[in-house]
Amino acid sequence: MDNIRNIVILTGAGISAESGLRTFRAEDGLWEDHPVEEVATPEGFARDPDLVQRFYDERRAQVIAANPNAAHLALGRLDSAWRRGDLLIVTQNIDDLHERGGAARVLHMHGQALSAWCTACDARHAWQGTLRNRPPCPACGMAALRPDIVWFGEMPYQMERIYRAIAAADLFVSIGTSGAVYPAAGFVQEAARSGARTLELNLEKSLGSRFFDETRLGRASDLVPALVE
Ligand code: BJW
Repeated sequence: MDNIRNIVILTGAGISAESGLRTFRAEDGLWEDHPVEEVATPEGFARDPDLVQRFYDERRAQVIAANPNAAHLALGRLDSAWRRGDLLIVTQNIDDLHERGGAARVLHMHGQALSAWCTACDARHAWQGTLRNRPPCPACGMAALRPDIVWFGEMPYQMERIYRAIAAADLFVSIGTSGAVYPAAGFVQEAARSGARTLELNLEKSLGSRFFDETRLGRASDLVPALVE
């Protein structure tokens, strides 16, 4: 790590698996017999808002009940200690386990489970209790709240900031993501193009493994503390 100043870390569902949160593309990656791709879309929400709200009610309860594991805690320590250059944790996860694991420089590119978004006035609100899209938005009074989640076909958040950080990175680390969903799956190639060293930590090889300089296979709770310490 001696010649490294700027680090970008991409995390996916695999880093939260050992906290008890299900990944998406495991063999049981269905919810009430629906593929996630059917639930996590604007079309799915328009077709059956109650189904989608129930999905996120359940996910929210799971997030609140989960605790950060050794991998989140190790990244929290790295974030607190890293002053030699910039560090950014770009997570595809909608849980808050990085923050509760002590990390501050975290960007949620696919949104957050504990946030509600008003499609009428663009305000964000902390999701309280059983707040659904039915009650009015506390800011504008319109009944237009939805989960603050980036669904398929929608633009992930803060892409300019992410690509800027990747362009400046000396090290790009991908942890616990299958490489099945774009644009995150393409970050490794962007990082390599900018001259960063690229490292993958995952239980099994991802779809984009061949683009990494190095792949270490194992559990995030073993591999991440070993990398950071
Ligand atoms: C462990 C472990 C342990 C397990 N330790 N590891 C055709 C080609 C290219 C693109 C497209 C295409 N058709 C459509 C698209 C675009 C589409 C897309 O990518 N579709 C694919 C299915 C092909 N993408 C979009 O629509 C995105 N928007 C977009 O592209 O906008 C246009 C744009 C253009 C240019 C620039 C910018 C934008 C939006 C994607 C939104 C994704 N949303 C979801 C759901 C919402 C969040 C939620 O409800 O939670 O986000 S989908 C779901 O997948 C979720 C995840 O964040 C995302 C990624 O999954 P992840 O994290 O990789 O999980 P898994 O389960 O796949 O993998 C887990 C991994 O962990 C595995 O590898 C395990 O081995 C490992 N593991 N235990 C270490 N203990």
